[in-house]
Amino acid sequence: MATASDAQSTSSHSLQPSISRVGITLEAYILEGMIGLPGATGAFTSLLNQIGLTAKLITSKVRRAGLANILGYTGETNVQGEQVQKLDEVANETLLNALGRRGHCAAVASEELEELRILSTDPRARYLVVTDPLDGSSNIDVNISIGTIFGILRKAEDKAGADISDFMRPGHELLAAGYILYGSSTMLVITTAGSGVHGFTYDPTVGEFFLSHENIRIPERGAIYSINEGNSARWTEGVRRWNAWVKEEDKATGRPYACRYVGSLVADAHRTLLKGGIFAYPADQKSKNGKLRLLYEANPYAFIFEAAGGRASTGTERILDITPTELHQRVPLVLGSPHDVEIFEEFVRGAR
Ligand code: AFP
Repeated sequence: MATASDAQSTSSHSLQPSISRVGITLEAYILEGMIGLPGATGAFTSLLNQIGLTAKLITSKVRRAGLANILGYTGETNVQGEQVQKLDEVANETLLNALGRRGHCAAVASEELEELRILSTDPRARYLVVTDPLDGSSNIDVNISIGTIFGILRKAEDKAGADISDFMRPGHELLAAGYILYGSSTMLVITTAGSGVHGFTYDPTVGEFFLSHENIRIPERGAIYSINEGNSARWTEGVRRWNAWVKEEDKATGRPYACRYVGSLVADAHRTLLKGGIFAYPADQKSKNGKLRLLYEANPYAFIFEAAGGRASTGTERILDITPTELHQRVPLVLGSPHDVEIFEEFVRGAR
């Protein structure tokens, strides 16, 4: 359960901007969220700052990825004959080091790690982080946008360290969630419970993230659908009928929708968040539970989309209400404008 202090430090009162703050730095934004809050210890603020630092560190590595074969990161041997690490492992280590440094994070569940990584056994380490440190990594070699996804939970009990049971909590218990998109610019998009969704763009010449997208709201409906259509032969009947529906010609309902699919969740979800429409990775005959992971992909995005006025579902139930049973559990994921996700759900349950 969240205590008064972190409830305060994530309340809408604390972080909701009253006037436009476009142009302030990420650090100032995070700090302003804490100032004046009785009982705020600074631990949550410090954790968010460490994530901001990680974003800068991973950006500098991703930006050199085109030189991977020359400089390293490929899992092979570089021209100096040294064994080099893959970029997703580098991102994972960078994040773990940053989160471990200040002692507020008890444990991390990462896509890169089979097991939990305990970072502190001090009972005062009150936070847990879930992360996909480098999502879309198969796109690195072709220079397409990739990203880091994260969510922050408060440890339910004041005990030393953490175990898997501490992570088996539904997504609606997240205190914060966000992602870092390494695209044409690097952007960090974050929401702390009740504070709205805000996007910060990185200026590499200054080395700072600046608030560029204040209070992001997803459009009520969109005109783009995003799905790996190569899987259509394996889809259920409902998903196939929905897919035919989005492609039908009907001016009154804005159809056909345009199709956009990058194959990096961070990129596809970001476009969907800003432009509206729908992203779906449904279950199919091969992937009975879908492909994406509940803890560190679906939950953070569901938290962000709902905070921006959108909807996140498996097609039949709300993502944020699912109680996980495994660390690397998969789940069908449908994200987007409320109108578009509702239509998808209607097809899945046979109401259309
Ligand atoms: P990689 O990290 O292996 O590139 O996978 C990316 C991802 O997990 C997610 O970012 C995409 O939305 C999804 O997989 C794409 O999957 P398909 O290639 O099956 O469409």
